[in-house]
Amino acid sequence: MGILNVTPDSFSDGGLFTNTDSALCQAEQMCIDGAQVIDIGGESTRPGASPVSISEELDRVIPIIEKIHQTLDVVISIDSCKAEVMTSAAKAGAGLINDVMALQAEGALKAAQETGLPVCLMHMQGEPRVMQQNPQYADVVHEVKDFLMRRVEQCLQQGFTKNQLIIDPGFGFGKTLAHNIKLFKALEQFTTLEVPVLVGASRKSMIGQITGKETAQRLSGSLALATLAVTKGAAIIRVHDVAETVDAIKVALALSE
Ligand code: 8Y7
Repeated sequence: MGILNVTPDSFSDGGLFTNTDSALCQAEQMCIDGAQVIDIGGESTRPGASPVSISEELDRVIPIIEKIHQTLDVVISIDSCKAEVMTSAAKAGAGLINDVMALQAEGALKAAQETGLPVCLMHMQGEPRVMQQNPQYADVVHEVKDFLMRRVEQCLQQGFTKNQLIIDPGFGFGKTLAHNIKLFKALEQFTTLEVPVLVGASRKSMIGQITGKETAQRLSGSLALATLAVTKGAAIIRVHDVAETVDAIKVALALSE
């Protein structure tokens, strides 16, 4: 899964055409590089980020989803927590919903189910604005796994089928480095829920904390993490650097049991 950010920090100026055009270009390159899914997000979920309005988020993502849907043969993932955005994105051609709030926002569970699309349910403690202030768990692996199990149950009750669900422990979302490490080491345990596991840790601060490198220098660390994740059973890896990750994963899978 390749990451396509359409937040204003990545597209600060220029008209809508330029934005849509450069987004399409980036999506196309990620497909050439071997991405099977393009994850499009119009609201930053990084620590400290503030929320954006529905109309703003729709304006950012819908034209790009439409354009990619018309042009490229790839699954489009909509990274959003908002019911209205999920509904509109599905109409515009999205094939997957990626929700860092695991469909807990107002109306999201119902709206997502009505789209008929598969959903990635991610764990987060707190909300992006404050989630890194003082994350605490008695047993991080148990709590995250239990949360995801309960969300899977909720989705099944809402009418989703099990083959429409993906789970994600949510690296860096309300977690210290120690929490992230515990979760990663226990990744195999998440596969016992019998739904695909997604791992998103590309260039994240856990890699920065381990290597001492700034964001732009975190590729090697991200590749090490991605290869370990697939050997531990992860089905989908969400990354910025698609070409490098695809090669690393191919080699890791060819050479592991
Ligand atoms: C994740 C994610 C982000 C992740 C899933 C970033 C939207 C922060 N991280 N979605 N989104 N899993 N499913 O650094 O780990 O990319 S945003």
